[in-house]
Amino acid sequence: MPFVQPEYQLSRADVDFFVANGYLGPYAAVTPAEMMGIRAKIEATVFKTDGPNPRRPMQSRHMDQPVVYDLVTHPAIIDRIACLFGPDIVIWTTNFWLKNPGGAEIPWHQDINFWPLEPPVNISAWIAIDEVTTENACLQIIPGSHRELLPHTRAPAEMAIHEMVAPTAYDADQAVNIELKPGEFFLFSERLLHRSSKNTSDKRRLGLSIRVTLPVVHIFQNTAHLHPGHTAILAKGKDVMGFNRYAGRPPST
Ligand SMILES: O=C(O)CCC(=O)C(=O)O
Repeated sequence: MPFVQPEYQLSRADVDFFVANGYLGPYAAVTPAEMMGIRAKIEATVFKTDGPNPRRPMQSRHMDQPVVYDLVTHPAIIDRIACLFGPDIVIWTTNFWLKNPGGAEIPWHQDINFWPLEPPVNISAWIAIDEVTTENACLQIIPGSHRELLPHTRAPAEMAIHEMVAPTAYDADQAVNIELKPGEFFLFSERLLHRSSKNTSDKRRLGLSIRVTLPVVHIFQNTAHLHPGHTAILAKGKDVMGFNRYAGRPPST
């Protein structure tokens, strides 16, 4: 593929694995040492300021923090997604996932149940800012579960999101734990069943999800999910459709 850097090129077997299983990876975007520096900047900026969405301070910080913009547009991530989605790549939102010790369970769900996209097409990259292990509540996924859309019901109040897939709808014995070193990420479909348990360790777990779609997809603003002033990133290629609103790298403060 002439539009990706050779070192990030996925093989046909990788593409087939993603299609069959709904996820792929892990891969490294940056080294653990590089992530130490990035993490320090995130802690000094994202954690200390309000973001663009007053209701969701951890959402879409690519809009106001250059350190986040640079990380989410890294070619190690975007070029691999381009091997699955083609040359025109849109990052429609980003979200930090902070799970402090004692942080609540996120129950089994399929992301597309919650999202303002039409048509519903997305690949997520989930990148580890801290080291992410089974102990501090890494993501768990069920390979192949993206092939069926499952109904969601109300989740118990103590959980971190309000809807979940009923336990009778999947086989939790098939779950795979995705442990990641700082700077590693994995890719998954908008329909892949995933969860994370309560963080019963004494270690914080911070990750960042990068949500990627195509120019043909409408990103609805002004919903429960996105703030009206929201802007996406045209991370690669071009958009000849003109449905969505983009912004570039935010200025350094
Ligand atoms: O980080 C977590 O625990 C959950 C993340 C998640 O559900 C997602 O990125 O879609």
